[in-house]
Amino acid sequence: MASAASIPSSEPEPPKVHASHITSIKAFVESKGDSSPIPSTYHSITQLHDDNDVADDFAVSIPIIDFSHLSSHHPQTHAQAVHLLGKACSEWGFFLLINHGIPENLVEKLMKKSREFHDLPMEEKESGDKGPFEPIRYGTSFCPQVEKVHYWRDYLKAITFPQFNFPHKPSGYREVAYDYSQKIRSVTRKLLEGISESLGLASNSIIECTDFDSGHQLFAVNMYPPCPQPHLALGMPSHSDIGLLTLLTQNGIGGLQVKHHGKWVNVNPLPNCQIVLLSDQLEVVSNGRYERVLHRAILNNRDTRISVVLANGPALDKEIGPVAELLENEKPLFRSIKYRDYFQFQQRSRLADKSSLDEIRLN
Ligand SMILES: O=C(O)CCC(=O)C(=O)O
Repeated sequence: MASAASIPSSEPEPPKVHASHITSIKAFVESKGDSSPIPSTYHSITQLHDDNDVADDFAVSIPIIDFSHLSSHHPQTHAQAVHLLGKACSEWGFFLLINHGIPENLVEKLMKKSREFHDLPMEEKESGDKGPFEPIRYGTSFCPQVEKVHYWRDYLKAITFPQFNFPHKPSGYREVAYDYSQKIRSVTRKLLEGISESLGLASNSIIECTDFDSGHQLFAVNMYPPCPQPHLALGMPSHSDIGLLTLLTQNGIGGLQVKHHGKWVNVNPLPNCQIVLLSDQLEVVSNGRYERVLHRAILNNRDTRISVVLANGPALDKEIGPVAELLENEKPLFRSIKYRDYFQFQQRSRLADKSSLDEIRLN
């Protein structure tokens, strides 16, 4: 990736366009043609793009967890998988999940329908973004109302559990999304059991203390159109997710980077794998033993990238804090708070450009 730099003076001055005037970056790109300079309001913080920040040598050691081993009834196979899972959580806060049992053709249908959704005319995409508890939201960038720099992404977000909400267009999308969201929930449940065991807890500890069976699931479909100047902009800034575990899949086009030992690592997933990211609430329930992972999305100038991201969290009305058994020998690092209130914290923290976890961290 090229180092970020100011735009050479021979190039035309980039326009200043505020994302509040752009309802879709895809539509904006299509209206401009794909070689015009991007608006200066999309120039992300440039030092993030420095080559030195990206460590490709780490990419070879990205942990891979075999889900079939985790679900195995053979005690040794299961114990070894739990051990590897704990290691991935403590060393990386993220891993690739293979043999998860989610059919490849379901993911293909999901990607096809997701593309069709983003191709719909604006007026058919239902509702704008009216806040985190709105069941279905469509929007652009990251947090356009407050951010100083905008991001090269359009998104659909729907709350798919405990109630299933999803757009009715294009036809068949709801059904595919429902099937996918259910399967992701059951894979997540099994992963949470394994993670509990890896912490030396009973397998149902995290599930019970978060009331996961009534847990909140947020289904996000991100579209990143090709960007004529990908070295100047980002699809999503560095952030961590709000739930327990996020499961992410993409349309074969890379762009996700995770932060590891202070460097950005490109995540090049294996075919038909799920990318699993530890989120804020997992750091809380594990009392900081497993940290959430910072991640971001970079861009390219050739292909449209789509990522489907399911954030699986606790029940909204459950008060969440470190698992009680972990506090028998250690001090709590976080105070307990209702998950619903954590959402509000997250909004306020974004306004103040702070980490939401810092709001509940104890000294
Ligand atoms: O598209 C990606 O790879 C990252 C998406 C993401 O981080 C998110 O939706 O929160």
